[in-house]
Amino acid sequence: MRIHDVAVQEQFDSRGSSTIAVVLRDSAGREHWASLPSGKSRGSREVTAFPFADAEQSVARLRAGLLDSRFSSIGECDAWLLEQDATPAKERIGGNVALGISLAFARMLAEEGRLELWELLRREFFPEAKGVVPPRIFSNLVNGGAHARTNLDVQEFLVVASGGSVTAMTRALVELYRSVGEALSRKRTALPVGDEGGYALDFKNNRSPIAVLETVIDAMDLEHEFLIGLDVAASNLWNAERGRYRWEGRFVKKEKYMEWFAESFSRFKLLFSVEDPFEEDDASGFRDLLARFPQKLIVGDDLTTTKSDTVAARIADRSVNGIIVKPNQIGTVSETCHAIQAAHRGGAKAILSHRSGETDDPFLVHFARASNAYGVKIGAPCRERMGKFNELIRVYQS
Ligand code: 2PG
Ligand code: MG
Repeated sequence: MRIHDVAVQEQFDSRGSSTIAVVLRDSAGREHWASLPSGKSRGSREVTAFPFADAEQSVARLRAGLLDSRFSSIGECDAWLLEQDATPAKERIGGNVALGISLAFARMLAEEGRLELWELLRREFFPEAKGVVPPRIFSNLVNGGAHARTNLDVQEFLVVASGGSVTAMTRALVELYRSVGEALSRKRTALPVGDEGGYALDFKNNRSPIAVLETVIDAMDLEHEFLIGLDVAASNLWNAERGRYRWEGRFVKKEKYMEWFAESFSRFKLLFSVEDPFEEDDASGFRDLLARFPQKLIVGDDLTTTKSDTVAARIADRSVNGIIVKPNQIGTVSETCHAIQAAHRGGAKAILSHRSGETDDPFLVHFARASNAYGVKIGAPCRERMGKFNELIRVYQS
């Protein structure tokens, strides 16, 4: 399949930050887009995201080579991109530029074969995946940390929907989101929300939102449909100079900080998953927590940054039993799929995730459907995040 033209456009994400879309034109004049999200709490090992002006220059440099090539698979296109830039952070061509080209090309190839993107991904990367396996939906109902201006250290308080169709899960999530809003509003009409649509208020401490979620889930009789998860995003809490975590207004030692999780697991029966409980260089913290609570889901995000070798290593040394997958942490479709494969080979759960700054591109849903991933992490069921839920319903119900 031949790329006839390539361009990059400036776009704006849900936080109003500048981001990019890559547009490929095929020889029939059809356009294939990939519009990229951006993260606020980024892991330090994520690939480089070029600002628009640099992305334009990068695409100008890649253009002749791209128009000259004939790739017959996503893998071939990505191998070519990696030849242009073998640096771990893709700092020569830009990780966002690479992913934009890779994803837009995958869409071009899918359309040529009259396939949905997920069908093409399944054929090329997950041929053993069969049937439709609805994912758990991780939905962020209370925002804190870097995603909201509140006193909460924990970045995300999520509910995890499971069982039933994606439509039924979404319906229940919308109701739960509303009820949590009513429980928090204390007569206020409109509650402030954070970057991912979760409510953004001050609380007594980091446990209070968990208590509210558990109370509302119980009151609605939904304890078989919903569990509770956290994304602590602990790299943002780590103070390297002091060697301590900044937690509820103090600097606390790792041992004391660890006890917060142990105590929370014992207090809240629905608390099930914790993402990035320790900072990105502290695999041993993850390992100790998982060793104490092997039945819980301990998830790596900044720890693993969608790199297949890191994913394999952290699963093998039992630091995590789940990973977050974000294509723009690694920069090509193939490498994203390799990270999911590594998770599955190691017997761990893969959760395809949005970013705090989102566009209306719902590609994460297609990676999940292709690979029969364990979960998708989408944000609160409201506003711009709703497009992802609707794509989930379209793609999983067809
Ligand atoms: C995270 C993400 C998404 P950001 O930490 O998991 O919720 O946030 O996109 O800001 O990195
Ligand atoms: Mg995270």
